[in-house]
Amino acid sequence: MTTPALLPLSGRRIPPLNLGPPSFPHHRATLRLSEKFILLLILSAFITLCFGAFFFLPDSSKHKRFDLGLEDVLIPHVDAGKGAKNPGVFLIHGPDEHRHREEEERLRNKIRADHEKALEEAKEKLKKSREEIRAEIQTEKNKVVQEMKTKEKKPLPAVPIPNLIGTHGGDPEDNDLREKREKIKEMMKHAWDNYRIYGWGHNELRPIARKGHSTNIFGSSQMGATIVDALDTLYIMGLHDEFRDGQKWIENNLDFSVNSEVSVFEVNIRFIGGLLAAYYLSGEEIFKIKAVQLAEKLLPAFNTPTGIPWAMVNLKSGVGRNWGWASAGSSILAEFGTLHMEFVHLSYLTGNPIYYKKVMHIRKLLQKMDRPNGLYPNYLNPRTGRWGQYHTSVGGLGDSFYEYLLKAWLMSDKTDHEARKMYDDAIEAIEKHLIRKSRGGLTFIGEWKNGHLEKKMGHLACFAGGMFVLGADGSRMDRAGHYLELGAEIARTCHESYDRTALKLGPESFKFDGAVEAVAVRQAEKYYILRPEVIETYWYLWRFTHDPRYREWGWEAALAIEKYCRVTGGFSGVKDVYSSTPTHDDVQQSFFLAETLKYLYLLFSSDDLLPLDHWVFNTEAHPLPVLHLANTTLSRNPAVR
Ligand code: DMJ
Repeated sequence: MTTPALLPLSGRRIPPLNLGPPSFPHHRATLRLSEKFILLLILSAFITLCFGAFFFLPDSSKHKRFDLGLEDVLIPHVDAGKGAKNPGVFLIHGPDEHRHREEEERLRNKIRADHEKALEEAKEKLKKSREEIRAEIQTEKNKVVQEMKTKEKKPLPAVPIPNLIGTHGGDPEDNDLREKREKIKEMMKHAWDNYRIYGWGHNELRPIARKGHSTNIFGSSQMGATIVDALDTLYIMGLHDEFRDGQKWIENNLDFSVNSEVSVFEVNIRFIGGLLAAYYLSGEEIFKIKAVQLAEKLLPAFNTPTGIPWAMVNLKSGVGRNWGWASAGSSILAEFGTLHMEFVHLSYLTGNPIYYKKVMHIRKLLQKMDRPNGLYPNYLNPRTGRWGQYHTSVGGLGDSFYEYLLKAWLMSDKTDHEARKMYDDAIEAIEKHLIRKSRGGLTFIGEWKNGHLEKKMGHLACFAGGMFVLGADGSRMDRAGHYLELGAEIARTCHESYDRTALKLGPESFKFDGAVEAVAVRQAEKYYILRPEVIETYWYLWRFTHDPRYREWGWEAALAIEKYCRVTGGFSGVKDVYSSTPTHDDVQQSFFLAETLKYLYLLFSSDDLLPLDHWVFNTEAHPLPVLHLANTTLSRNPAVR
């Protein structure tokens, strides 16, 4: 830090201030603050002095002219017309001149008094000890912090809380099931406890290096992604001490006023979804308040020529941009199309329609666009409103857009018919163009790339089995049976992708090519990163069919995770599911606690825990209650302004 220039004051020189040991950064900050404070005082006194001195000069009005360089300055309230020989000179005379003198005298006196007062105050300040000055600064700081906290805690308008049914319990009657459920809970504790010890406050955990971990989706700051993502799982498992611990961290540390560029989609599904679910389950206001604070920070991402949001936004500056890898500067369908559930709840809880309007604008824009073969391409340019490459996928880049169309309808108590229609249309096109049966009889969902079908299915696309059964009821021409069957076939295919590996865990993506069926071919596709989609589908299939095979398959997956992914410091992904001696990737993903373990726990619970006619799970497995009102307009919400 440079020492500020020494300023003369009453003939004294002020020694450089040294208010604390320079070796500690927070002391350095205090020192800088104190110096700035004193400097400001001195400077203001000095300026007042100069300004005052200006008025102590001989009465310039006698010269009838104020000359500041090239320009003459008009004096207010003077007769500028008569006797003016030259346009820049104005004469003052008569009663006006007298009034002007009085006014000038009054001003001079005031400035003199202010100036003396400022000098006195500055002298008083300088008499104080460093400790006193430091204490005063601290008091001021505390005042500001207190004001901010009061503002943060300002209650949001009261709204009727939806029917919250099945937030506890789910104890299965069967002993074997109870043991399995307990085992999953123990796995959750292992994941959480190690994160608590080694990664607390970081976004994720490196269970082998035993330290924090993060990726660019969370930006550059420690936002405790695992804490927020895990809260509702802790809650439904009855891990209340851990839940409270997480809550405390959120209350005291979760701050969104950071200079950090985050993924709008990821932050929405993990943070806003996680906070809203924690709020509904526990009733703790702080979660709602934090969710709303964060949502406000995401809004600038929608400032694009089309209203299609950027993929990333800087939480502090509000500047947005898209991923460099996305086709022609496009936004991604699965990202801008996966905001609806959370944003509708935000409008519901705050009474502020802005969130609802943003997502409905996206929907309206998509409805107007031409769709090749009725399919939604994954890329859309937010500047031009045109599609990028014609790639369509029910896996990565497309997946949760379709999921949210269906869930928007479910969450509206099946009143949002527009969303249901868009879902039905999309699913019909997908079935026609992307879904095929392999030679060996496995139904798979391929990817459409520039006019041809790639016979490859991603682990992410395995969620669709669950989506098809969830959407069966209410389907067009009452094809419920068909969609239940389709969901079961996808579940079987995805189970095969697990069963055909050495570790009994599924690869990131698998092919259907000649003799190759449901197997990864490229080395880069053989990893398993603790993803939930296959187990998610087992759970939906279980809830809708009660076929015991889904619990069996779920248990197989749980055992494989326990055997190959568990390490002393938590759970880790593996790099090659076809190698019997796994290499770990050393990352415990936050979605492992939010989704994988939650779906497993629910699979071994009875159906009265989070029943599906009252709760809709967002794409990160955060349960949000069905809003039993006409929420396509939110018109019956008393909080809507
Ligand atoms: C999760 O973050 C969400 O499920 C998202 O929709 C895509 N997949 C990851 C986990 O695999």
